[in-house]
Amino acid sequence: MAVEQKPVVCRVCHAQCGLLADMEDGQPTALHGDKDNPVYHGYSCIKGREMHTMHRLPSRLLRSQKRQPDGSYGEIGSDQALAEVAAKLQDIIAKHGPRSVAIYVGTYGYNNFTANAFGYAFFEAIQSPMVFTSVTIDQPGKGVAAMLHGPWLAGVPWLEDWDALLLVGTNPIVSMLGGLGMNPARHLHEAKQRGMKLVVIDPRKTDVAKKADIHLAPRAGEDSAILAAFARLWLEEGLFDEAFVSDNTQNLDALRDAVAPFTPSYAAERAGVAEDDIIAAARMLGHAKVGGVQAGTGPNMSGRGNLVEYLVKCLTTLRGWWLKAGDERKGGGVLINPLPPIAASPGPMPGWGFGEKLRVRGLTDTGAGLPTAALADEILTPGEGQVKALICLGGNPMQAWPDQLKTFDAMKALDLLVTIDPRQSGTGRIAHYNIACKLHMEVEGNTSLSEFLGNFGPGWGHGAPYGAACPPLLSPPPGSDLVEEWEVFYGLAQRMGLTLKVKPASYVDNPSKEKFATILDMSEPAASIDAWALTLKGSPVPLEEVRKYPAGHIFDTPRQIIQPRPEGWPGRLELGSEPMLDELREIAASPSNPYEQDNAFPFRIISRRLNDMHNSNWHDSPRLSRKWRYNPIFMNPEDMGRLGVAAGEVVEIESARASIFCVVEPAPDVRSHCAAVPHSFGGNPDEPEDPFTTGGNTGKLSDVEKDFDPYTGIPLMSGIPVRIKKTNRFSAGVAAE
Ligand SMILES: Nc1nc2c(c(=O)[nH]1)N[C@H]1C(S)=C(S)[C@@H](COP(=O)(O)OP(=O)(O)OC[C@H]3O[C@@H](n4cnc5c(=O)[nH]c(N)nc54)[C@H](O)[C@@H]3O)O[C@H]1N2
Ligand SMILES: Nc1nc2c(c(=O)[nH]1)N[C@H]1C(S)=C(S)[C@@H](COP(=O)(O)OP(=O)(O)OC[C@H]3O[C@@H](n4cnc5c(=O)[nH]c(N)nc54)[C@H](O)[C@@H]3O)O[C@H]1N2
Ligand code: SF4
Ligand SMILES: [Mo]
Repeated sequence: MAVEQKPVVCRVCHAQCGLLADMEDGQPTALHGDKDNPVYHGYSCIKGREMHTMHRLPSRLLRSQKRQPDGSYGEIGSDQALAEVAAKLQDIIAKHGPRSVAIYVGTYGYNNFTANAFGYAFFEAIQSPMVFTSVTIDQPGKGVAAMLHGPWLAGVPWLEDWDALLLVGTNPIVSMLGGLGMNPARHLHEAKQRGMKLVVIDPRKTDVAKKADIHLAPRAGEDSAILAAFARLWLEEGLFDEAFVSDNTQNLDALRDAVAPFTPSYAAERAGVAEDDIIAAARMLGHAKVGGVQAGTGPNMSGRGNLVEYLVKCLTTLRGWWLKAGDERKGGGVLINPLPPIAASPGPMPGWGFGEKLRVRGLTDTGAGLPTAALADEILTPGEGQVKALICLGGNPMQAWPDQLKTFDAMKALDLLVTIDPRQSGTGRIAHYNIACKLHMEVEGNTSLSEFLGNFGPGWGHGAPYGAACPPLLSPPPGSDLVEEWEVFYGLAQRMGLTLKVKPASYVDNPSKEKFATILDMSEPAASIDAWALTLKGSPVPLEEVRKYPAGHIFDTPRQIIQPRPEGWPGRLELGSEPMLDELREIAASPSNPYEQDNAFPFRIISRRLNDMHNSNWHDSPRLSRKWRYNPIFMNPEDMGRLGVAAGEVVEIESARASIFCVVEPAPDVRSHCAAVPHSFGGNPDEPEDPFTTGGNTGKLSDVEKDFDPYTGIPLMSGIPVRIKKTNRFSAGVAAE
C-alpha cells in the first residue's frame, strides 16, 4: 500500500507543531515530525504522535449523551440535545436572569479560537458576564502583572539573541510553555553552544535544570524573596540598564526601598538555598546584555503568583531586556495583528477591581479574567445572581479545579451542567448533557493560537512570520453524530432566537475586535459558515493565503522594525506598584518559618507535568500511559527513609482539607520535604479510589477558601502543606474496600 504523507498542525497542545501524517487508504497510520518545517524542524512529542489514535480510543464519544433519571447516560441526537439545552437555558434565564448562566472555557476551549469566539459571542448575546477560563487556575499572575507593570508594546528579543535566560518554576522542554520557543531542547542546545547562561529556580532538578549553569532549588513558594534579592543586588552593584530605566520607567526608588530587606543572605535563609548561589546567579544574569525571564505554573500556584510575575517584569525592565528602537521584532504578523512596534508602554493599568463583581471573597474581574477558583462558590451561594447553569467548553472542572470536594458539590447543585467534549470526563459523569464534538484531525487546524501566544513573553511564539493551516484529514467515524464546538453555540443561539456577533481573534485590542466583528445571519445553516474566516477576519496575511500552506511557511511580511517612542508619549513602565511592594513588605515582616519544622504539615506537595500526559486527557491511551497510567508521588529518598516507605508503596497525603493516595516513586531530583505530584488525575469523590489506576487528585488537597490570592482567587495548588504517611490500604492493581 502506498503511503502518502500529509502535513498536519498538531492540536494536542498549544504548541501547534507542524507534523506529517502517513496516510494509507485515507487513514493516518503514523504521525511524526516534519524535518523540513522551517520553525519546528522535525520536532514532535509522543502526545502529538498519538493524535490520530485519540480519535479511535474506546472512550471517544461518537454521539452526545443525556443523563437519565437513574443517573445512567443514554445517547441523544445532537439536534435534540441542542434543542433541549436551549430550552433549559431560556427557562433558567427567565427565572434567574442571565448571570445565572456561566461558561468555563478550559484548555481545549481556550486553545480553539473558533470555539471561544462563538462562545463569547453567545455569552454577549444572552448578556451574561459570567465567562471563566482556566487562566485563573493556571498562571493568573501573568495577566495581572502585565497590567500593574504596563505592557511593553515592542515586545521581547527572540531567543537567538539572548546571553542569559532565567526560568522560574517552569520546565518548557516537557511543557512547551514559553521560554525556549518551539522545539525547546534544540533551542536550548544551540543557545548553550553559543554561550547563553541558564539559571533555573525550581525545587526539582527538572529537564531544564539539568542543563542550567546555576540551579537554585528553593522551598516552594519562596521565589519572590530570591527575585527581590536579584533586583537588590543589581541595583546595589549597578548591574542594571540605567539609561533604559531612567528613560522608560517610574518609581525606581520605591522598588529599591521595598527590596532593601532582601539581602542574599536573607533570601537564602527564607528559600533554603545557598547565599553564594544567589549572588552568583544574580551576577551571571546581571552581566548579560540581552536575555529573558520566564516564570511558569509552579510559582503562580504556590502563593504570591502576582508578585512573582511582577518581579519577572521588573527584572526584565531593570536589565532592559526589551526590544528597543531600531531592533527587529522577528515573530508574528501572520494570522494575528501584532501590537504596534513602538518602544514604549501605555503605562500601568488596574490589575483587578473592574468588571463583574463576584459575590464571594470580594473578588472581581482581573487582568487574567474572572476568578475560576470562586465559581464553585458562585454556584453554591444562594441569592440573587446565583449560578444555576454551567457550560464546560473543553474543560474538566472535576479533575482540574482546586478544591475537588467543593467542585463536586457545586457541579451536583447545578440545574444544568453541559460539557462540550470528545469524551465523558469526570465532569461529564455528573453532567446533564455531554455534547460530543469533532476532534483534532476532523476539523481545520492553523497556527493562530501559537502565534497569539507570542505576545506572552520571552520564548513564546515562532520567532518568524510563520503560519500554517491544514484542512481536515479525517471524516468523523461512521455512525457518529458530532458537531464542532462553535456550532454548539451557533445552534443554541439559533434555537433561542439570538443573533451572534462574532469578534475576530486576529485582533488583540477590543476596539478593533469590535470594528471587525461580524453580525451573523442566523438563518444560514451552520454548514455554510466559514467559522475560521470570521474568527481570523482582518489577519495581516489573509487566511485564504495561509491555507495554501498546510506544511507551514515563513511569509514575506513587512519587517517589524521598532520605532522610537513618539514625542510627548506619557506612559512609563511601573517599578513601584504599591500592592506588589506591600506584598514584599509583608514577606519581609513575616517569619521565615521553614516548614520542615512544622510537625502538623512538614511537607509541601508541588505540581509537575508528565511528558506523556496532558492534564486529564486520554489517560486511557495505551501508548500515552505506557510509562505512567497513574500519577505517582515523586519523593526524595531521604524523605522515604524518614517515612519508612519503599518504592511502589502507597502513601496517604493529607492536607488541612482532604486526603489522597499516591504510589511512591523515588526521585532524588526533588528537594527534600517537597514532593511532586502531577495534577488532573484521580476520579470523582463518589468513585472508588485507586492509586494504581486512576491515581490521586491533587485538586482535592486545595482549599479555595484558604490561602487564596486576594485578587485572582487562586488558592495554593502547588506548595500545599501536607503530612504524608504510609498506608497498606491498597496493593498494586487491587483497590481495597
Ligand atoms: N507534557 C505535558 N505538557 C503540558 C501539560 C501537561 O500536562 N503535560 N500541560 C500544559 C499546561 S495546561 C500548562 S499551563 C503548561 C505548564 O507549563 P509549566 O509551567 O512549565 O509546567 P510544569 O512542567 O509543571 O513546570 C512547573 C514547575 O514548577 C515547579 N514548582 C512547583 N512549585 C514551585 C514553586 O513554588 N517555585 C518554583 N520555582 N517552582 C515550583 C515544579 O517542580 C515544576 O518543575 O504545560 C502545558 N504542557
Ligand atoms: N493541583 C493542580 N491543579 C491544576 C494544575 C496544576 O498544575 N496543579 N494545572 C492547572 C492548569 S495549568 C490548567 S490549564 C487546568 C486544566 O484545566 P482544564 O482545561 O479544565 O482541564 P483539562 O484536563 O485540560 O480538560 C480538558 C477537557 O477537554 C476535553 N478535550 C480534549 N480535546 C478536546 C477537543 O478537541 N475539544 C473539546 N471541546 N474538548 C476536548 C478533554 O476530554 C477534557 O475533559 O488544570 C489546572 N489544575
Ligand atoms: S508539543 Fe504539543 S503540539 Fe507539539 S507534538 Fe507535542 S502535543 Fe503536539
Ligand atoms: Mo494550563
